Amino acid sequence: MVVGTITQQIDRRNPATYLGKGKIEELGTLIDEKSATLIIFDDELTPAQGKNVEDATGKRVMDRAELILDIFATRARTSEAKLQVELAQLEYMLPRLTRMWTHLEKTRGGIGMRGPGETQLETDRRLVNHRIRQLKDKLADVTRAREIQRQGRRGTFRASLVGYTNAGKSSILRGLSGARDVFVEDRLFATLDPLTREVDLGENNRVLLTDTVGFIRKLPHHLVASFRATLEEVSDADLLLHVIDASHPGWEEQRHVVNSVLDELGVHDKPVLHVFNKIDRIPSETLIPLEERVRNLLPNSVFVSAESDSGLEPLRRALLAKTRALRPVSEIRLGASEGRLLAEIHRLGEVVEQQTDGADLVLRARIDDALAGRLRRAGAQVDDGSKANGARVRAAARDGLGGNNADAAGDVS
Ligand SMILES: Nc1nc2c(ncn2[C@@H]2O[C@H](COP(=O)(O)OP(=O)(O)OP(=O)(O)O)[C@@H](O)[C@H]2O)c(=O)[nH]1
Ligand SMILES: [Mg+2]
Repeated sequence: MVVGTITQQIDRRNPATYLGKGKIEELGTLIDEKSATLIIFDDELTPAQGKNVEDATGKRVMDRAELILDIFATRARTSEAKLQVELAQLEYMLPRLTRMWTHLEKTRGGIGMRGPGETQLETDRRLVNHRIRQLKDKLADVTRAREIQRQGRRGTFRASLVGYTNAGKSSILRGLSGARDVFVEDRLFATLDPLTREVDLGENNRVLLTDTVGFIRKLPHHLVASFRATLEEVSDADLLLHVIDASHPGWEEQRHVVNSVLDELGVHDKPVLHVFNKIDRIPSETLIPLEERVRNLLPNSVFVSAESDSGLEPLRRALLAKTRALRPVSEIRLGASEGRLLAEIHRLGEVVEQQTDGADLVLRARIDDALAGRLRRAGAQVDDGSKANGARVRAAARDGLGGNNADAAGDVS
């Protein structure tokens, strides 16, 4: 329970105690008045600052990074998430060991496993470092396994959901894929590790959609490093769906935070579709001007609500346009007896037109490169005149994702 808050406008943080001297005294008085037992800073403190404030107030101090790590720890369900959280916690703890040790000593009397000639602190550091190395090795294994999994998915169009925590990423994955095992909850960091599900867009157009950890303002740096493995999925995606909670008064600031975290992760030049979610919560007199403004600011945007299936229709259409743009229409000529190939085209491609020409069957169909290759090897004649347009198709896929005209944008072949 929060019993009191205190704020200070600071130009320069006090290197020793973060807050100024007077403010520390004020904090002490407030603690006595309210019988507070814990102090939480909404910013990151250096190890020394944390210790000094604890010494000055006699109370336990937690900073923003430690609090976020604590929340992460309670949310971690899969073994990968648990490994990542433990690693982040240990990396956070290492430079603060003296302080933590004092806590332990006070509460548990300090039983050590000191090696010969080592101080307790040295032993602790050694143990922690050892565990950090172990965790890194285990995570490297997970990363390799993921890489293999991703290789298997090559060839299918892939999109990643990114966005501020609680924006509705998991709800969108659940709504589009129908997968009930996607975890949705109204709290921060409901999702920690990536989860990929296939979304059927109709007419044999599919997208592999990956849900990722939510971003947050002032995300502790070392923590981002720990979550790098998770975000590999993002760098590997063909398209990012940046989910924005349009009903949140601070959505613009949240959007900037997400952009800067993406920058920090080195994810540049990815095509992005902005998905303005939760529009069911916005009254129409606010929504219409908002849509207008956004269309000027961010032409690649759709407005959706994950509350209902139909609310996600604009996103479905945009994704369909995108997958179509990446699968141009080819002309395929087959012998009339090639029933197996014909069936394969119908099973994997999207047939636009089919007619007979003498003894041949001539189809116009959207097929991907892999299928085109197989058909050619089997003796079919595949004319992808669209190849010449390849660059144009890709450019259209990147730029042409405007909300309502998304269908038109995909129809470039
Ligand atoms: N009214 C309304 N609520 C929504 C919508 N989409 C999501 N929510 C709610 O918003 C909350 C967060 O949804 P999630 O899908 O868990 O959000 P997330 O972005 O995955 O969150 P993290 O995993 O924590 O980053 C849940 O309570 C959802 O039910 C929407 O379109 N309309
Ligand atoms: Mg989620």
